[in-house]
Amino acid sequence: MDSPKFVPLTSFKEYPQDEMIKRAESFYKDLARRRTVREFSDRPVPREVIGKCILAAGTAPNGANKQPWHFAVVSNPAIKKKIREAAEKEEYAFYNHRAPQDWLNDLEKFGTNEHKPFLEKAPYLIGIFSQSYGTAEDGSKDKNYYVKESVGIATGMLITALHNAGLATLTHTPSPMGFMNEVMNRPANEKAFLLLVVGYPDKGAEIPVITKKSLDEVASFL
Ligand code: IYR
Repeated sequence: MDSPKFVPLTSFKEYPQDEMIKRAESFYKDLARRRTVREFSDRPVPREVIGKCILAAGTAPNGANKQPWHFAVVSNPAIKKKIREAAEKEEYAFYNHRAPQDWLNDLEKFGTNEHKPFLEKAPYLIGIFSQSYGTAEDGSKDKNYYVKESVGIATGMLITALHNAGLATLTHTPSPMGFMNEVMNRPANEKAFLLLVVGYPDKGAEIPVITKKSLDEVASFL
């Protein structure tokens, strides 16, 4: 085994306290503007932006730095059509018999249903896959750790990076997502985590009225 290698931390930045407070407030305000969108425009988005945002996601902290994720970026209309068809089939089952009534009641305010036209209209669909294990150089299995946590953090950072770049997203979870491996040509060690729809909101896009919990409701300071 190689001996551990360390270098000085030079990238960390400290801010004076007043600036720290301002930065925290302004980042919160900017993130609070983010809304999940379900009506997308077909306006093209530069691929370079998607690539940079995926690089940002890939800086996420993760188990033993195995980086157990893959981002399958789909812009090809034929593949998008296949994804829409497969997702709508699962969603039809979900809305018509699979989902318990409580769940359907909870979704009412979002106005969702089995029709997912955005899966063909939005310029990019990013299939996010978690890698249950990796492949070592000799072809044997390489263990990954805290895979769901790692991929969840990376996904949050991807959504944040895309928002920061001026794009809208929809975290779409057609359930089950098994079809994504076949359509996006991903190997058996990868499991679909979610499908992120990316683009500009359509003209006149509307969003449901929702509220966020207050700090007191979500945090305790002990
Ligand atoms: N996957 C379905 C249902 C759905 C479930 C939850 I939880 C949501 O927050 C939104 C939708 C769909 O995409 O319609």
